[in-house]
Amino acid sequence: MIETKEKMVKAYLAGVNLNDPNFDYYMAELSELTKANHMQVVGQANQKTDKISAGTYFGLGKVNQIKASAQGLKAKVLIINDELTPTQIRNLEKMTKLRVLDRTELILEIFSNRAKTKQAKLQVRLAQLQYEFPRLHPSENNLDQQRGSGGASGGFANRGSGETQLELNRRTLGKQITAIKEELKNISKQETIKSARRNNSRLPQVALVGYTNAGKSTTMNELLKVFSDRANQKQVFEKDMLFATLDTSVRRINLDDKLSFILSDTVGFISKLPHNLIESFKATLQEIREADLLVNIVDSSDQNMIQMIKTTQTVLKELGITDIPVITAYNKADLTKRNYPQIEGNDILYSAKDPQSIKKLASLITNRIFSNYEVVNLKLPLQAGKLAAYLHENGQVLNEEYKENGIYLTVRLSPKDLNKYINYQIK
Ligand SMILES: Nc1nc2c(ncn2[C@@H]2O[C@H](COP(=O)(O)OP(=O)(O)OP(=O)(O)O)[C@@H](O)[C@H]2O)c(=O)[nH]1
Ligand SMILES: [Mg+2]
Repeated sequence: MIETKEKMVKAYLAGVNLNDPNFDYYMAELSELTKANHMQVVGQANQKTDKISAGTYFGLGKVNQIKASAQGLKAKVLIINDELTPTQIRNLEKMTKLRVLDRTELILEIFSNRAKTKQAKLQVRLAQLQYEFPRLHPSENNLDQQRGSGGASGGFANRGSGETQLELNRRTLGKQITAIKEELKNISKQETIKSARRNNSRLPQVALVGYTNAGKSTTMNELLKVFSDRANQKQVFEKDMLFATLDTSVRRINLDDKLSFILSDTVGFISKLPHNLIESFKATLQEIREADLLVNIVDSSDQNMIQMIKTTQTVLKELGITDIPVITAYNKADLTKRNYPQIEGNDILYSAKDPQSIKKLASLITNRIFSNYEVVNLKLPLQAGKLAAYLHENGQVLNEEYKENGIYLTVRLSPKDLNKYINYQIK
């Protein structure tokens, strides 16, 4: 889609800086988010203070200053760096005559525009409705009309007898929330079954995580190109934009030396991801929770790289993920002046677009996940076909010989499986 700047909605950005050393970074992110929402940033302002005004977020003088500046630049929307209270939004809209969008709403709008699958659409919708629920106001007939937002579009027009508009709106929204939760539960059940099947197969699970646009999906696709020959190893969607991926894709990677692992690619992170959104995307983020290893993909060519790494760490903590080992993979090295690929401890500097890099990354992952695996020799009874079949399904059989007195196998086993097969081990 070609968008001329003239046609794009003009947006003015503003935020209160409570002496936060990361403030400039958050404003830069806000600018990227605004562009991702197909709006043009025409100006920005900030107010350094120790306290946010409960009624108007900024002090009154600042509001007037922003109004004048934004009007001069023909801005139609005022985008605020934080999540605002309903009162703050209403007051700012009244005073500035601009549509006010807070950071949460902005992120929700982007997600809403990007969502393609049923699950992603429902998850975003749920987060939007939960954002709107406490923001319903008695004086408003219809939140959407009043705010002109791209958010929920529930038809609240029919006023019930004896029921205030607010009660009716709350009830309608509440019902929608319950219905979506129910639908998501059913989808999630199917996902759990799929995931249980994978767990059963005992292949190690590796999840790509990281800041949005760092190159997670590209890394997944390039790993598939090098290490997959099966027709069903479909490529995933990759694009130079924030939140290109909103779903989780899971693929099997088959390495040369008969080792395999399960790889997942999922939604990217950004600072201050709305809490409702994280809640709603629980099912999508399940693969990360179940992983044996996380690969934190970082855009090493971005000047805000350090903050981006911290952001990913913060979101992982919010998801309750603190004990899964992590490899940090510094991607896009081709855009820097550094030599690549290069491994240093648990880190790698690489470029997803370079096959040599991809092989190095795969070997780093392999070393980590198979480090506690052992290669052992087993002798199974001839009639124990099931036990042999299990080992084959897991793709860890390095050698197999059928002899008169049994099946002789050389296999690589996880500690769990080694325990299971210990009685068949021959030294
Ligand atoms: N130059 C260069 N560009 C890369 C590299 N890896 C990825 N990209 C580009 O970076 C952009 C984002 O890549 P994606 O793979 O979609 O990023 P992602 O992390 O999946 O992003 P989200 O799904 O939005 O969170 C795309 O335009 C890629 O072509 C690389 O090694 N070098
Ligand atoms: Mg992606």
